[in-house]
Amino acid sequence: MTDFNAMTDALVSCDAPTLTNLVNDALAADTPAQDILNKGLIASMDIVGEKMESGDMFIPEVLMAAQAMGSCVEILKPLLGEGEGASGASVLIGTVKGDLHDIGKNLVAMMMESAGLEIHNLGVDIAPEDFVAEIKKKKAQIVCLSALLTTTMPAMKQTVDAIVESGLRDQVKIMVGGAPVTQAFADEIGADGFAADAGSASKMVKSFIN
Ligand code: B1M
Repeated sequence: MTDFNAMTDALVSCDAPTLTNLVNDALAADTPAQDILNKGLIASMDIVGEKMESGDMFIPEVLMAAQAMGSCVEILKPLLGEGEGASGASVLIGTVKGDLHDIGKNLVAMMMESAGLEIHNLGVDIAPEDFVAEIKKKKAQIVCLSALLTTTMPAMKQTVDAIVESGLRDQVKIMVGGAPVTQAFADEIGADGFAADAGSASKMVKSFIN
């Protein structure tokens, strides 16, 4: 049986080689990739977050843990797809201005990509005007905004406002997500949807285009 606690120990100790081995062992033991992601990696990252908050882990360590998790997500990537169902609609995704968190946003992008969508992953710390420029350039139909900090949630509203001011609002659906974001916040800033995780984000995009 897969020992998810061992994954937590490896992630908290920033031990990427051990974490990678544990993920590969779990796959070899037929543990579903989705379980490894949710019960192993994401649950362990929550513990890292608690330790960060309590001062038991420092930023450089959290960064190393994030890199270790990122490499393991790459291993799981081919196995996590939703498979089918979406046309090649053009979707922009980025973390809003001031925010450098990208693991969750990349998971959302990955899930949508494997569902057949054309994903343009803009990266992190994306200014409202850059979202607007990219919507024009990529002829995007859907824009996904990610924020992990309460202090960067206002940048989501600024991005929605910039899209309205650019005259592009009627052409795109705007979705928001990230740990501190809620449906009420999405409604408040005039977004079209909120998704709590990568799976529901992917389903919501499909509902917008089908
Ligand atoms: Co940051 N950090 N961090 N951090 N960090 C949090 C978010 C925090 C909760 C930790 C804590 O104190 N407990 C806290 C925020 C507190 C708050 O605002 N309320 C925090 C803080 C304070 C900070 C700094 C300010 C610390 C400092 O410098 N003093 C700083 C800010 C830097 C900046 O952004 N300007 C900072 C820095 C960092 C690192 C760079 C070290 C690193 C990020 C590395 C990276 O991303 N490449 C980091 C990390 C790793 C975390 C925690 C530990 C983990 C985040 C993560 O990757 N989770 C985090 C604590 C936590 O979340 N438990 C924390 C795993 C990921 C799969 O989940 O991102 O939630 P998540 O994504 C989910 C959903 O939210 C959703 O789907 C994803 C998959 O299911 N989702 C979307 C996400 N985006 C979506 C977009 C959508 C839809 C769904 O579009 C439609």
